[in-house]
Amino acid sequence: MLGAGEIVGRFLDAKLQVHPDVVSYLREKNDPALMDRIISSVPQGTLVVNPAHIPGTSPAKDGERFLPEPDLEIIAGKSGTSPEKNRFEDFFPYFRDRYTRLSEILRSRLNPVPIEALVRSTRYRQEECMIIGMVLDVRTTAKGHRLVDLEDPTGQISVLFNRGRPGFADAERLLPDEVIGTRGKLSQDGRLLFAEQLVRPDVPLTHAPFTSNRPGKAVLISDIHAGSSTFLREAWDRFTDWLPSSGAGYLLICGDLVDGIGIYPNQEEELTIRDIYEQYRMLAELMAAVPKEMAIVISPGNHDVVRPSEPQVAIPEEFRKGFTPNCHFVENPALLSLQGVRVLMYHGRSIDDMIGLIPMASYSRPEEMMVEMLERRHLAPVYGRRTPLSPEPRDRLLIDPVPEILHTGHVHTSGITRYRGVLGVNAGCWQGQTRFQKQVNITPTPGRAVVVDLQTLEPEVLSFGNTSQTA
Ligand code: D5M
Ligand code: FE
Ligand code: ZN
Repeated sequence: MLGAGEIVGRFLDAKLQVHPDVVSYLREKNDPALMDRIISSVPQGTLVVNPAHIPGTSPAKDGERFLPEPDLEIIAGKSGTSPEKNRFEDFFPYFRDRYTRLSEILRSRLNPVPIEALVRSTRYRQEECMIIGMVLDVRTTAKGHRLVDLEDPTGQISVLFNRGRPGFADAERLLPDEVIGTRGKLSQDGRLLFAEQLVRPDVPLTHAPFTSNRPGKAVLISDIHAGSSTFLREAWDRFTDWLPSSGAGYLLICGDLVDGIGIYPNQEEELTIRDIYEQYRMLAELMAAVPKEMAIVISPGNHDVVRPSEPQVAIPEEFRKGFTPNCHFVENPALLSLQGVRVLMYHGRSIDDMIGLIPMASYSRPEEMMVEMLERRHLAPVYGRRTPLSPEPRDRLLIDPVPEILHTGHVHTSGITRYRGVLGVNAGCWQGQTRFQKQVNITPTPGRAVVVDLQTLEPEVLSFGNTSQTA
């Protein structure tokens, strides 16, 4: 049951006060997604949210049928949310929003001094203090310490994480552009902070995931790559033959729907369909084999026809011909509610960047990178490498609210994790090993789907590939 304090806190986070009647209503409904929907729909400039702001509730559903009617709501990432174009100068407000919102989360545990005051004033010299900043640069010194340049809206400072001191292990995983808090002692000249602790925004320890109060299951998959010569037709057919018996009301597809055209050099040699419209037509056929009672949520990835920068817009109308009405096209990322259980879908291009920068990370353990995302409360912390970002005034890649389930794809290997109550799922793919993956030694785990019970949040991995293909 949602607590009054939790409700009031959530509205305060959104800079809103809330009328007691709305609090009672939300407690009674016990539906966190409804709360998020109210917050996102109140008109700009609203100070107090009152009962008039509650959107019309959906008609009561009866859960007695074999396949309960899907109760799907797209909280964020509806088709048409993101503007098509952004300008380079928009990066300033974009990173400002990222800093402001993540530092707000960190402020519950830290009492930071503005960096400018720290550097200018003499009163903090050799004193213990806290700061919150965005990582401008991070490197390892000759002696093996970690040296970080941190920036806040007032200035910047260098922070040293000494090998063997607290916080060093966390500092080894520092990524450019992430927002962190740190506590330490300021040097005599005020130009260097000797860190003793690194604090990430993270999932609150008290996070209690919501569970559905009626039966329901969701099937999570990604990386179909329709049109590729390595698409595994037989595994897919076995999967869709099984679906009607699964009892699942939802199928979520987390990007790389088709293989695309011109995504990598000489790709045409590995395509069976070389027309992008035809690739989506094939996808529509694959979807037609899914029971009509299931709600299908379709989110794009880096092989799809939309712009590569994230948030990626939904698959445009002109490619949606032939899809049945149970197909819902959303952006990447997108936040859904399935019977109140919130699922954050993100294709996962940033996993490439993180694996490249985090020591010991591996393509065979994508679930560890999902934990890295949750700790940073951000889906794609690093800007300027493999993950292109679209600068919008609000950073849509922030993880806020904390979902019940984080669903990713992209790396073609399956991995499941549970971190502070959040279930992380990377299901795998429906494509065999490509020439490229062979070169870089990536062994995919094709033909797997993950079924999540919405009442317990327990996952189950099902394999539809050949045993020889599923390692
Ligand atoms: O990505 C499938 C997998 O292949 C994923 O683990 C990333 C990896 N990949 C894809 N392209 C590259 C490049 N250019 N360098 C290194 N690794 C890569 P997919 O998005 O399906 O192509
Ligand atoms: Fe893929
Ligand atoms: Zn991908």
